[in-house]
Amino acid sequence: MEALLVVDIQNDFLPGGALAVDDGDAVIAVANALQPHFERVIATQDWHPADHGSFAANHTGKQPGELIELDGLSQILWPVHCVQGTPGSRLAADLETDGIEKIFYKGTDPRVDSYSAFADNAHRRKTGLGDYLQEQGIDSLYMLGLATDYCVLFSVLDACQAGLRTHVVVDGCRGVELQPGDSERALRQMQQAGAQLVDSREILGTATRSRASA
Ligand code: VGL
Ligand code: ZN
Repeated sequence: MEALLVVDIQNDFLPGGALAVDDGDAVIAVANALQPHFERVIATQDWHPADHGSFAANHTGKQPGELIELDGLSQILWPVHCVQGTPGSRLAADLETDGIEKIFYKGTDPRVDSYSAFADNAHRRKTGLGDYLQEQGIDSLYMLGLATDYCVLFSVLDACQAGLRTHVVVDGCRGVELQPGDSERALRQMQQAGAQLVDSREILGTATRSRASA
């Protein structure tokens, strides 16, 4: 079975948000258009406690963008974002959510960040997504959302690692781009790991044709 995984389309990653991704709101229409074409739609939310170790504000004298070591792992410091239950942590208001079957929350452990939808950055604790996909017989995953160069990238790499047929809907993703070119490099890395890069129009077009011929 095929599923669509909608990654972190949350207010704090949209223009005006705490960790705004340029043009981030452009992914909402793509996510909404694709949902009816999938048997299963699931989503993730970045879901941090206020004392999360990835927040620069929780480290005296540190600024967003600086690198620290957090519990043995290299960690980029971010502005305070997606704090559990705050308006910034909510899914975008314009995102269709009625069809979302299940939401997986990540980044809940204050001592380790979690870019991947499958597990934390140390791969110590799983989110439950991998087991869910297996239980449901989902072997093909289409991913889109925010941000290309962090949560989409690491989720896609883990999906490839798990042996799933993994697709990235490129026009449904936007990147943080701390360094110009990060999103392009991330896409190349995903492709090298075995992910297929697709455009939403291919999915919409194919689905229309198969329905017409049915
Ligand atoms: C993300 C940075 C920090 C993301 C989450 O969703 O890509 N990026 N937390
Ligand atoms: Zn985060």
